[in-house]
Amino acid sequence: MSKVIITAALPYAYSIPHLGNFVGSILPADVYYKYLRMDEQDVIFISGSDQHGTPIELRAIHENIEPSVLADRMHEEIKSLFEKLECTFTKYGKTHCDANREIVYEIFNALNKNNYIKEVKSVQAFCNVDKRFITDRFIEGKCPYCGGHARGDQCNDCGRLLTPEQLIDPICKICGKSDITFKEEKNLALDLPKLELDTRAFIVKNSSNNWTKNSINKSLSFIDEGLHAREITRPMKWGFPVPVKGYEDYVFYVWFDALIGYIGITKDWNPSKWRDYWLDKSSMLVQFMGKDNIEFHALMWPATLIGSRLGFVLPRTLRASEYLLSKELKFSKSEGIGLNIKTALEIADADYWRFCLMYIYPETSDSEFSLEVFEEVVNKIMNDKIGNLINRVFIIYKKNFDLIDESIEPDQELIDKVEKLEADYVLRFESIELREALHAVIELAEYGNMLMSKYQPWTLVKNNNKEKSIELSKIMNLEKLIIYKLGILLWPFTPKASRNILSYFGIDKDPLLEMLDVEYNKIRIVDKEIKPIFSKLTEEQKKKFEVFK
Ligand code: B3M
Ligand code: ZN
Repeated sequence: MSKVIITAALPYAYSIPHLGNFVGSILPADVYYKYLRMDEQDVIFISGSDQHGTPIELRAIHENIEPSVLADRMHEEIKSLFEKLECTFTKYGKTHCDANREIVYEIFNALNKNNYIKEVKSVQAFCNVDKRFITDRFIEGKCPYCGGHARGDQCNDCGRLLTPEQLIDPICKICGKSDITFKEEKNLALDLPKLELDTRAFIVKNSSNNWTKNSINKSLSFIDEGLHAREITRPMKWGFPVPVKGYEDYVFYVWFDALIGYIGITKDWNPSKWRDYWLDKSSMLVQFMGKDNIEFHALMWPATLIGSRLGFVLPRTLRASEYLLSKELKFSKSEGIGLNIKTALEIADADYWRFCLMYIYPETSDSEFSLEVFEEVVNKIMNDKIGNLINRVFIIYKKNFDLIDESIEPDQELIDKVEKLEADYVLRFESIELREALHAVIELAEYGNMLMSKYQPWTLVKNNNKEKSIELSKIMNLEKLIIYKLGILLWPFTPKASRNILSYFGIDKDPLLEMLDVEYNKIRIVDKEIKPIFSKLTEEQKKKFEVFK
């Protein structure tokens, strides 16, 4: 069986990720990872903090501490939030670590030896107020392509990568002034034009492996526009120093060591095993990210790996999400304000966020989050459709235990329908359509509800006659099978609820797909106090959203 490496784009360590960041990469990656674990595949899940870059350096200056101290403090906080959200990484590491530093140098030296690194001169923005070069994200202006709002490295609207001097009407974000002079600066760059053919071949070959449409379209259009050399160094202090004479005052550009960070973090996880994954040609690398990260993952990253000729696996699948938007609520990146993963957890538990966000996961188009959506999903789907069904089944079972004969087989055609929905779930996961996989689970619950209304088992318990008790046993044995399966299928989405449901069946380990193949009469409900699996949003919870409006 091929090994699988799942990665989620590394969140910047300068602020707490908001809900859009979470649903854009970490959450779907975690859901997919949990599924592959259920399928007993040899899979690792790698993510971590992207710790370098200008914002951290500037904030550290502001707070008068070392950037590494700030970056590590943020890393610990963000990591623990993801853990509270029930994300189970193989390693949630950080880019500023020795293992990553070693790989970055190894790859850089190889690229250099293979003649893919060249010196470029470019004009960089220098702020006369702050007396420093202001790079990338700290300069803003209008995009020369679409006229949208752009930063120095990328347009927020069309997603194109930019250089600061391309911006129209640039402004320094540190001081807010436009006293900017463009001065010539040298930098080292990755010679992408030399790698263009290989990169194109890579895209053509791999993009049939379940890439999202946006990743195929964007990467092909970027490559059709022609590649140009991309700078991989920056004249600043925070980062990995560039080991080249004349570049003593430079560090690597944050994206260069962030992408390599996927490998570095794996090495940090396990100093020997990482090779089994990254250097085995048959490993399947599946990468989750937001759509604004496509160009880096589809061009710069494979080009870096190809050019190094060190034999690292190339991405097999790119899954880029669209945006989660909210007209009503603020998703702010700045610390403390806005609906981010920290404030979200103060309102509701992990399962509610995981379920709701996957329900509206912007997998194929942008989607909208609002309190109304959250309430609807929590109350009507989680609580009413799923939670209540499970509860009713347990209660009827418990109350009428003597009347139900567990050896009586439900109608085969009804079982067939359950198995069809289950197969649908598996197929959706195989093609990495995660939102659809969740919908298959919901359909199974809907089916269970439909059968409850149709057969009304509570009416069958009244007169203790034989025929009725056969009917009762048939339907209840089927319902028992359905909720047992729901307990398994929900695991990637709502791990807490899944553990809870399975505990009523005496199961206390992570579920496996093979547990779905069970005879209806082998499943036993244990004697345990019946409590609701999910609950509706309270007024108090709803009030907590007010501050984000
Ligand atoms: N930190 C950008 C982002 O969080 C960047 C991703 C790096 S992935 C190697 O959107
Ligand atoms: Zn300035």
